[in-house]
Amino acid sequence: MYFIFILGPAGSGKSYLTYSLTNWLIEHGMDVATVNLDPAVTWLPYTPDVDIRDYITVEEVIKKYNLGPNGALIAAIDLSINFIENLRSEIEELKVNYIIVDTPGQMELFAFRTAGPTIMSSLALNDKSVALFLIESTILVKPSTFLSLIMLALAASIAHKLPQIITLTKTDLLPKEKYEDIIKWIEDPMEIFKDIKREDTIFVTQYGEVVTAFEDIIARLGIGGFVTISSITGQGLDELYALIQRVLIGGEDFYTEEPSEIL
Ligand SMILES: Nc1nc2c(ncn2[C@@H]2O[C@H](COP(=O)(O)OP(=O)(O)OP(=O)(O)O)[C@@H](O)[C@H]2O)c(=O)[nH]1
Ligand SMILES: [Mg+2]
Repeated sequence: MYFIFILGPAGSGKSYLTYSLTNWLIEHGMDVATVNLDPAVTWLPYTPDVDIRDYITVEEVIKKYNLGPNGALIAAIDLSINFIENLRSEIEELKVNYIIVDTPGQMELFAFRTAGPTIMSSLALNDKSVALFLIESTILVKPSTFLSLIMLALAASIAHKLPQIITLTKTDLLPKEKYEDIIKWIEDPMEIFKDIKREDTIFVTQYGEVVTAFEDIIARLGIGGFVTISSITGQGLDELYALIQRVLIGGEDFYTEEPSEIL
């Protein structure tokens, strides 16, 4: 069994990617199940096979503990830990190879508190896992925004400690020139710093040392796996799958049925 955790800031496209990647995997002959870990969500674009809301919802927590919506969400995520064994048993009964896990909208409450990474590791146990860190490509208006979101992705991976693929979403909404800029940054991350120095002079004046320090970090470590996708057009899902395979199984396909159509 392989776990694909989908993380990212609010509205970055986590639930739609859960839906589109699940369909893509099924269309390519693979066995998949979806897990919803968001106790606050009222509607999802897919029907989860396993759902934290069967055990706890934010509405119940609001009533039971007399909390406001934000406090209740934090409490609901913390309390979710009590039900992870139940979710794990449900997942095991499904006997599928890929488990796609959609995480709560408020990523900062999930990724940067103890509960989120604990939930992830308790759910996956010893099964191989990968995290997809989603960034909405339409908000990448400046190279410095790109840099700060890469820093956010790095912070998330330090919290969950899984191999991570940065996944730029909603590329169907990007103008061509912006898409080309982003591809240039992905292919050679040092281009981000060239563009920051050229275009973001105010940023460089204020944060010159930070920029230099990060230039050094990225020169040493790179930015890791990176892919652009659209859940609406399906652009990039094949490339995302190839990267996931590389992380999880070293490139080998893992079919449960005869693959009808291979990449
Ligand atoms: N154009 C376009 N819109 C998208 C795409 N993916 C998601 N959206 C839209 O973006 C909005 C948010 O998508 P979700 O998948 O719900 O995002 P999320 O990260 O799960 O949101 P939260 O769970 O609330 O944080 C929805 O209105 C989607 O229709 C995409 O690839 N292209
Ligand atoms: Mg969602």
